[in-house]
Amino acid sequence: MTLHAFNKICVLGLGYVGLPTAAVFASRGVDVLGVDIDQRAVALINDGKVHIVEPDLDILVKGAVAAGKLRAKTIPETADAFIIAVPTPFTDGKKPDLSYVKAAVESLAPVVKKGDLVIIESTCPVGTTDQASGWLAAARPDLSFPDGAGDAADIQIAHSPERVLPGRVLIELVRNDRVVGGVSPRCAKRAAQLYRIAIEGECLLSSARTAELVKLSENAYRDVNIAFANELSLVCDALDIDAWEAIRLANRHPRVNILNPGPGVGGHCIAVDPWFIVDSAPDITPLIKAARGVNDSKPAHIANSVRDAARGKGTASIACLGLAYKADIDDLRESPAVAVVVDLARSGDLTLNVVEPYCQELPGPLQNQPGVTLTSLETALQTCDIIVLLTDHTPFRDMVPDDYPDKTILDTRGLWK
Ligand code: SAJ
Repeated sequence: MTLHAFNKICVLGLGYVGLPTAAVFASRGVDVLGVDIDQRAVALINDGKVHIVEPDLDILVKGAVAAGKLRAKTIPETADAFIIAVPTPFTDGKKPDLSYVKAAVESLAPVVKKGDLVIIESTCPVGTTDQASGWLAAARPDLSFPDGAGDAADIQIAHSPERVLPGRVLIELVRNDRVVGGVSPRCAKRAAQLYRIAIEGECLLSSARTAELVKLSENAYRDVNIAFANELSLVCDALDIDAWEAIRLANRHPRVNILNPGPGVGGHCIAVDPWFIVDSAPDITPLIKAARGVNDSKPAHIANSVRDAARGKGTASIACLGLAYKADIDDLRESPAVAVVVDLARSGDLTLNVVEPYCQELPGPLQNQPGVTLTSLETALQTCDIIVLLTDHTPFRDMVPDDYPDKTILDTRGLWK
């Protein structure tokens, strides 16, 4: 079969991964339709604007929309290739919730045609991409799919997990190597052809199942390493040793590279993905599970330290600096900073002046909590007795702690060390 070129692609999910991906392909001259169920995001994008904070994304989207290469809609259209970048959250029982991926895959049933390529970029438990091939096959019995027909299938389906670091998305999207796993070998080759239009990194071909596990392993690896740093910081606290100094010195060993302890691990990836491995193999993953436990316990430990400091001062006015899960982004998902403030707010007896440059209002769990206010850095610093640094945003970096000799400072990120 002769395969058509990729003149038009459709990107489903216009979030932190999908929108940059759509904009990068559009900037390479491909006609891109972005699809999202969020009508507000769709309207903003069609207006050349963005609904998320990511360096340079606004300029890229504005240019792509003005050039007529990027449009957005709430439902997909026919295209030569489809990239799915919707969320894969977990349930309360820490099980993967594939409902968004399934809905996105099934929304393609009315529009896919012979020769099309479908790529899932969403992080998925092992086996999801093969399953997706089955979902589409059930909806389109007139076409053949690679889970049954292998390389001879009418439709090619692959998994190529996104690997981009929030804050550096546009750089990493283009430069990082990509793992491209096909439901059949031909699917992987075809997906790599698409990515080569936009990316400079190498495309590393494999099976869909391996690609799925590779992605989960990357994030579980980082989680386990951060957990080591966090556990060490608890030991240092107990032994009255400066954790950052100890880690800095240990890292002078040629084969040691301990990561940074902090208030915990947030974001929609590292705090979630390890559970997908645990869910697939619960009896043989004690290390991955324990690492999650260590990182999840850190916000409560920080909140207890703040309470101890408040008791020691006989006072209760606290500046909480940062809510985002890491520096210089607006993402509050699974944020340990939010968890610390929620924990502190629970007793109702503390005045919590929260500073988050990327928020116009307090997030849901902190709204209408007695004593909790979103305020400016200046106001928070003037009125507080205790400063708790939770997110190392750039504006906080310029602060000089020595300027506040009468205040207790809890620097959970080691920013001012
Ligand atoms: N953190 C620490 N100490 C460290 C490093 C990070 O406490 O030394 C914390 C951060 O403050 C944050 C959390 O861990 O709360 C995660 O931040 P991160 O910068 O490590 O990673 P993410 O979640 O922003 O992005 C990760 C990246 N994965 C890896 O580095 C293996 C990224 O490449 C993935 O594309 C992304 O997950 C994803 O979408 O899966």
